[in-house]
Amino acid sequence: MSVAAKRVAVILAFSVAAVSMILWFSSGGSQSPTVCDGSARCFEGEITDVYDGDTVYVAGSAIRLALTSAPELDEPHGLEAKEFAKKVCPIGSLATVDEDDGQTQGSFGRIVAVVYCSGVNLNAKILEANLASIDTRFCDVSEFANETWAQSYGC
Ligand SMILES: [Ca+2]
Repeated sequence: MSVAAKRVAVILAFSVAAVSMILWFSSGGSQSPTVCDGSARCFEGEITDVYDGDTVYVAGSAIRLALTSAPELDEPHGLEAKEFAKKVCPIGSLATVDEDDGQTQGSFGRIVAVVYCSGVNLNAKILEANLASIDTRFCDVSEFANETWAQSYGC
């Protein structure tokens, strides 16, 4: 290869690398982080059921939203909370489950976690909609207690 050809090859290689990085950043930029924190369970799966405003099923596993307590179905706004959760996490959509490293013992057989749907943190979203409240009993132990959303709504 001539010196000129080598230069062209190097410039091309850099250009491809630069474009790849831009594409990689722009694809991630529009979504919230869906990478889990901590070392407890972290998995992706389909939303297979939405039981109520604070319990959903991902790939058949029951997930209790960490720090987030929605009214029971027979209580005021219970059904509304469920419908809201279904809007954020439609049945059949893909979700990411970030298990609470401070509550790996679970809750009544359910995994305690933050659930992300299309990059949206369902725990934070349903609190923001005022259809759930922070369960302050777990602020001392939850991995997520120091996150902005948990702090904003009562931890
Ligand atoms: Ca975690």
